[in-house]
Amino acid sequence: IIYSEKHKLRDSETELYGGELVYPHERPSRLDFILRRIDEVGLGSVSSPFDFGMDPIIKIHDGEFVNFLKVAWVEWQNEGFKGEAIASNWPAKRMSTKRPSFIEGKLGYYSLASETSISEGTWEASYASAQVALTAAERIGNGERSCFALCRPPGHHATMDMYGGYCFLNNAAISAQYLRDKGAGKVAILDVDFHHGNGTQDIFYKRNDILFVSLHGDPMEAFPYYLGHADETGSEAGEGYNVNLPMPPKTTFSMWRKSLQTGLEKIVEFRPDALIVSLGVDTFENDPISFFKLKSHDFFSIGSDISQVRLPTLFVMEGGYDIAEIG
Ligand code: SP5
Ligand code: ZN
Repeated sequence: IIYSEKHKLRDSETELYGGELVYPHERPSRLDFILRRIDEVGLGSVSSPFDFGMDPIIKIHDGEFVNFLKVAWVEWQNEGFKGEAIASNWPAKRMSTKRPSFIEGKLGYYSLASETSISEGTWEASYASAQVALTAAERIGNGERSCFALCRPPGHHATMDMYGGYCFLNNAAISAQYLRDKGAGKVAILDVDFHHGNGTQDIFYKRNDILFVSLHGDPMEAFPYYLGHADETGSEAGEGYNVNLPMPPKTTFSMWRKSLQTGLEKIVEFRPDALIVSLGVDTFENDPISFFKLKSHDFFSIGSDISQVRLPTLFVMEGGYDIAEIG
């Protein structure tokens, strides 16, 4: 288990939710509850991350986007705005793709949703979160059978050049590329978060060395709304290497487990050297922002099913917002 205290630096005050500014669902206490449970059950030892620097981040993310993340909060504050940095306008249909120079324009240019505010420490925590994932990936590359990257903020909605959905840097994608560069020929990513991993899909959409499989709420009815349909199967060399398994509201574990089986079969067929699980637990029945009906004990079955593929497995923490039950 890899964990950094620096996740606490991401503690924004606002999330635009149902027309109100609420204290964010994606909050520091999420990891406190997970750590407490790890300790209670003796899951394993908890280590601090190494610093792999910017290079593995820049292999996935646009350099200008990363520079924006570094300076966005300061630029926003320098304008004298009173609240946190929230995007309120976008390059929408048929508009220019030129990047504005003013911070308000840049927020829309580099974001895919407005619920995610940028606040003091957001960059520092995002950087540390990526380092947690990289440290866990390094363990897998060195022969460990499984490792849990206790990442926060999460990553799977972040694209090469957009933040949103509580995500800034795509931790799973960064670690997949790192494993490739360390010698893994093929890597599979299984995304079990309630939400479609639009960022991870987009990053690897044209590639056949990284298989992306996602189980999620049907984007017709759930965030991120504009990606995650079953007919998105990859393009160019990546055709056939993207698998989306959207499911409707009230999906129970018996239904969800069939999709997991389908996804795992695709992964076995792909014959990867390693598996990365984007581990969101917002599929839980009492999750406040999601609509699946998985029960607490079902998550043992998920682990058991995943273990059947017998691959070195890196678990990367993503979503899950029933804080009291997240452990
Ligand atoms: C990593 C992750 O899980 N990100 C999720 C981001 C979700 N952001 C938008 C949430 C909108 C929720 N609308 C819920 C209506 C519900 N009852
Ligand atoms: Zn989610």
